[in-house]
Amino acid sequence: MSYTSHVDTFARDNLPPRDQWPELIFDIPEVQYPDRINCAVELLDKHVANGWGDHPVIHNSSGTITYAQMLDQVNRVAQVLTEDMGLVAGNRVLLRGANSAMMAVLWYAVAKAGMIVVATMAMLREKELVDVIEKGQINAAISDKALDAELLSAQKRCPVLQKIVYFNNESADSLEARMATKSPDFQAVDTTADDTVLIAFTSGTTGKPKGTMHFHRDILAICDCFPKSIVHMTSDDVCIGTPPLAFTFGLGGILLFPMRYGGSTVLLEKLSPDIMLKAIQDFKITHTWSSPVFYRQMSALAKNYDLSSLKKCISAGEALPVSTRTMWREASGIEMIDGIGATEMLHIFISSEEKDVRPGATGTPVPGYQACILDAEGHQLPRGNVGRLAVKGPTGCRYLADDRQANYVKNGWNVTGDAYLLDEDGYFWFHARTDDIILTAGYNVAGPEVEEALMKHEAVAECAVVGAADEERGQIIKAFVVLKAGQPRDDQMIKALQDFVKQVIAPYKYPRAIEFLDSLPRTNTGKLQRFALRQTGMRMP
Ligand code: 3UK
Repeated sequence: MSYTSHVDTFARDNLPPRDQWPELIFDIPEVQYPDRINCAVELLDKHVANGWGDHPVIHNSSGTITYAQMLDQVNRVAQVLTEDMGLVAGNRVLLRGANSAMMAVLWYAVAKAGMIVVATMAMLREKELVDVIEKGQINAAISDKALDAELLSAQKRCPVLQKIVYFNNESADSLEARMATKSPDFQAVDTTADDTVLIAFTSGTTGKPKGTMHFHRDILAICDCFPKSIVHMTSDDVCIGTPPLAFTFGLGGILLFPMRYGGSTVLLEKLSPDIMLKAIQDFKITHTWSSPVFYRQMSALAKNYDLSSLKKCISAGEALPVSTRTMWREASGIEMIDGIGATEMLHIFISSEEKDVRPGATGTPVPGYQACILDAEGHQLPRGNVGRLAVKGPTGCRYLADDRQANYVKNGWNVTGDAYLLDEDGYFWFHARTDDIILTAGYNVAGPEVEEALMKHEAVAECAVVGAADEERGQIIKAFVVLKAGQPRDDQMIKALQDFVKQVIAPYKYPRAIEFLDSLPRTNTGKLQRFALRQTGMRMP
């Protein structure tokens, strides 16, 4: 094994065997990096060194901090980690908090000190925390004091977790009190490009969470691909977004990317559609990062706000329905940028610029990435066929000590679990998660296609379509529908929706069963849990 700066070599010891890694491709000039590089230095210290220290980096409801102020705080936290907590390079540090300036500071401090970030979402409960702490063998945590209860119960079950420091509290040993005693200088650990800096746990819907390991180089590579070639970010840009920093979609969009380009970001703990619209107006936001559902919800309220500062609106996490694209364009004047990313790949790898958008398609491979469609045996399919999406580029899947590595990486390709079609013009069209394809009376139907049709109906707020077990047909198409306020949940509505779908897509794809719900089950990252609905679906007579 080559040199590592890590004193604690847990991460390197638990990488998958080299022959199970995806092939990594560095064929564009943007992703050439030296052997020694620390991503925190590249994204933060360098701006200050280059005279950009007075430029704002983070805004929130209590004000703005500059790059120089952020660096000062990061350096202080790094000393708390090394001196007070006694941590060494390679140790994993669990971070627990809602999106905030402090969470951003913590992220960079851990990276700068050569340690490994394990950011967790505020809503995680004891059980989920236990899984993460055990899997990552995490012996230190820094948490918002307000979120201590679940962390303390998790700690009782995890003897490995020995040190916890809290922020947002007044006590004498709080993080803030400790920071105040430290110097504003800290020498970064001289990490290697392939030292792990982040273990991001997947938001999967089944099984134990998988930890995906990402290197300092990977953090820079995602900054130098999608936001450069597709989004064209600049130092004037101001970002905001709904995904948590613990979700790599949010980490990139509202922390790493704006900082790579010297821009700034608005970090607020809670974002409802109204609060986000108000923030776009107040902070003169140029870039938004969110999920399709959230754009849909904002569309209905947008007319009350001045959104004229907006330049780019990025959607990811789930397929972007054409109807949502249209609604948001009508509400804001912006043609959205859809992009598919994955925790395993760290960020977005297929997308398209506004001018190249084909509504309904995700786009073409982001420069630096390659993609193709494979059949079940792993052979490349000719264009025009639905098959398994496979991708490779400068980043890729490396699960922390996990047998499931072989399910995701096949012959050097990252196989994402999505069914896609590649058309004659090189555009990739999402069909469904491979698990979400419904087999009904001999037909293959993609749930999202039926959802898209239903969502065009004016009574529908949102919906999810799954296969429900059926003796005669194997599966039938079942829709769970959330109606807009005031719409009647009756048989007439069911009939109207069914007839409507038959008009929009091939009649055999209409939902034979429709159930009305108040809301749809979603994962912590806002993804529809079709899996949970399938279970309910099967219990139905
Ligand atoms: C689905 C999409 C269609 C797809 C993510 C941007 O979502 C992210 O990561 P996850 O690990 O989930 C990955 C899976 O989500 N998906 C994501 N985006 C799209 N399907 N169209 C899309 N635009 O099934 C994929 O395999 O939670 C997204 C950046 C970073 C991320 N981690």
